[in-house]
Amino acid sequence: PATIYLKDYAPFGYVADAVHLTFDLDPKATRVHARIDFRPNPETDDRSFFLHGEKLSLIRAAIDGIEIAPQLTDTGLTCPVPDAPFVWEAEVEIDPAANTALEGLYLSNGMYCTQCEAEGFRKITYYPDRPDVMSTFTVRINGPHPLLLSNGNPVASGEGFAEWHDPWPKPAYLFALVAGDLVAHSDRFTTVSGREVDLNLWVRPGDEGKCAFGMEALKKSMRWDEEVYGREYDLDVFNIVAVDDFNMGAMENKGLNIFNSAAVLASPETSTDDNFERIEAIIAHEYFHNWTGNRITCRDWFQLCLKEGLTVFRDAQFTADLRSAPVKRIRDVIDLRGRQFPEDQGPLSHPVRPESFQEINNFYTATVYEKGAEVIGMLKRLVGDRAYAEALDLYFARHDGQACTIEDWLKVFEDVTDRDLSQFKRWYSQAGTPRITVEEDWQDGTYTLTLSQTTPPTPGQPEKLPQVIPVAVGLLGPNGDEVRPTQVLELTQDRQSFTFDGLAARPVPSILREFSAPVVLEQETTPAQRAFLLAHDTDPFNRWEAGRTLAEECLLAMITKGAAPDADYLNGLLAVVRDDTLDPAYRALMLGLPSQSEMAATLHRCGVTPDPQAIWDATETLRQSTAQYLQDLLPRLRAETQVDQPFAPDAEQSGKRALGGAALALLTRLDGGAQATSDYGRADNMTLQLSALSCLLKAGKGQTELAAFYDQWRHDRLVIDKWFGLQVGLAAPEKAADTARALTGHPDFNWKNPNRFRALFGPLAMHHAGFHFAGGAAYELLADWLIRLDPVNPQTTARMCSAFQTWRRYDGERQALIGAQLDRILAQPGLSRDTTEMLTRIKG
Ligand code: HT7
Ligand code: ZN
Repeated sequence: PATIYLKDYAPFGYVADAVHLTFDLDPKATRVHARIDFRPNPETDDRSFFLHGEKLSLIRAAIDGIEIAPQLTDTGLTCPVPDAPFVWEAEVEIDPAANTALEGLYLSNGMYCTQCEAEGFRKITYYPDRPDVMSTFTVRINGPHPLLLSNGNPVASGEGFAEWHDPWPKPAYLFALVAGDLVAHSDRFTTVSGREVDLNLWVRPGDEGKCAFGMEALKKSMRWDEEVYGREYDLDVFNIVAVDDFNMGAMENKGLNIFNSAAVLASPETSTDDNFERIEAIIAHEYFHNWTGNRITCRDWFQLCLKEGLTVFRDAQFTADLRSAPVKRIRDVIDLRGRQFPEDQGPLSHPVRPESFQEINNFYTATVYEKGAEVIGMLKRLVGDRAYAEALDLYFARHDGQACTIEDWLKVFEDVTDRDLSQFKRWYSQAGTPRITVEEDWQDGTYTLTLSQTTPPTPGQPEKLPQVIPVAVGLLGPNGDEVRPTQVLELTQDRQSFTFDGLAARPVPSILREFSAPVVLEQETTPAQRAFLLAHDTDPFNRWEAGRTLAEECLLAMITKGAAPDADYLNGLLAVVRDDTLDPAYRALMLGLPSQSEMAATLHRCGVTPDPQAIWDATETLRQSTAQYLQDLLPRLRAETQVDQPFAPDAEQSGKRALGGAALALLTRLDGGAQATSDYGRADNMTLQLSALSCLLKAGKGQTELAAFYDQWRHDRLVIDKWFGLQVGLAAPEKAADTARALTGHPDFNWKNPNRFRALFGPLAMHHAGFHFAGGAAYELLADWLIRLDPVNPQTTARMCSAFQTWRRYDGERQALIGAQLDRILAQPGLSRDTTEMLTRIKG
């Protein structure tokens, strides 16, 4: 497959002023008529005319009304065109029913639906399918369906047709069409300037009861973007459609967001608190794209982080404002370490702005999204809140209606602050997770902190230059008082010292507060110092981090030296979890442990080959000791976290349920599941039901409850996804592969549905000790299914390949087993470009 490079960017030779599309819908033979007003692009002399097009049957093409015979290839067409404005027309036929890849126009449960990002529009008609070609779209849909939707505002509708016009120029990746028999949950929103907007959430009949939360989240997002970023909505209608067959979470098509039903439908009986929070964040994310992505879009796909990093950053701010800022930050860092760090520290490592790709779908990654958001957080921290707000205002004013680059983005910050951001820009071009080491010195009232940075080599980038790293630091005195408030140190060199004068006693530093940069901090301290920070740190993130690091060091000692669980950790944990002045959600996070794959990464970084079973055993032992150590506290925690109010998925109630659930998990280790059995019987919402069932399954019990759960929810596809995932994720390591294999034979295992496929194989890949269990049965099972899925849905297959990305961490035997599976998949004839690229990179 061809590699595409950022350095080769060149503008398209023609501007598309207006696009008119007519769809005659038919499951097997949809006709698409396109009429496009083109004119030569004054910004380039290149007059070659190539339109992308894939899997299209061309019926007819014409220029200025005269029929032509373009030269067709597998990827598009070319033809001579006038060196003056002209009207392009084409009629093509497509087969939505055969489209299992879920890109372009496809059918899901009899409903027509599109997914055009990144390069799906070329499967709908011939077009310059690149984000820097922006045009207005007018769309007519002819079909017998009660609901016919496209982008923008409705223009006309009648028996068997509807017309839509989107006045805002947009790239083709934001085009959308939906046709089907759906029902609406409707509402209205009055914008800050008094414009009325119709809001609709369209769902399958039967799902009406799961819409209210999503609608409230949408209205909150619209208000928040007005209040915090000064961004108002710009159409008369905002439609959201829920669809069951979808490759990712949701898609921000202009005025017509399309959502994976799992990312929008929610009810207390069927959704957990985590589901609610995620749904709220995704609705906000897609809505926020209306300005960061749609009104201002990307010049080319290398600039993906321009819209994604910024929009993730914005949705994180939204969640922090609506819920708890420290809890959101801790959860985001857990996620970053769980998904982005392994990517950045392995064969798939790539810069936040990649410089080449074969298949762009493979670059919708944690690095582009989550590290991209971290980079914006660092920029904000470096320039300050006020300059950040000014820079954003300038960005919207200067670039509205344009397709932009990271250079444009940084320039608004440079113009507002007069700062040279050329070194900062390395965050966009250098891959890898920087490591920071710490040296301390104390003399005559002066405390000196010396920080050093190195970034390990990554594929294609053997040498790294120092980056600008904002390191937020506070100092605590020996009695736990803060003697220096948080200050942002700018680490710009390989090694740099910072001094603090006038201190009465040697302070304890709290470094990288709020996780001010996406780095690995290597700080050699004693368990007593960590315990001190766990007890006293005034920065909630670092207080949590102290507990996490203690736990990590404790696990390391257990794994590598056979040590017993550390008393400093258990004492410190007890003190924090007992403190009922602290937010229950925060205390629940304190009870978490580093994930087993994170422990494997840490061992690997320390030069020790991780043994997944040893990590599992140590984790189990530590959990058991924790349960025993906190035994007397558990009944109190359970009582304290009872919710007497009607269910609300808000921060307060969900925090209580999280702490109550964590307490139940520990209690189950002591009472053999008695409490969980009774909780399961009484649970009146999915959070409590799933929490009790999980405890039982983890204890090797709960088969009766599991069967009852299935019978209760067999009609609800989203709950049945949970039912699949639970069994695999909570199986004992030696049973994980067998459990997953058995479930692939279940009549409900509809593997062509991405949610169902991921529901089963996601938890298998995440089950560290189960996936890596000796013998490699899980590797083989996953490979079998990736081979099966690839011809049907390359995008989902390729994403799942990342399960193998950490393979070089493990012993020779496991590497040989995984390597054999990678080779077996790669040897499949006709393997997709998506999967080929992923596996080739993983193999290195
Ligand atoms: N911008 C979207 C990214 C996306 C996507 C969504 C659904 C299906 C396929 C997709 N390919 C790329 C989602 C977002 O970041 O908001
Ligand atoms: Zn996005």
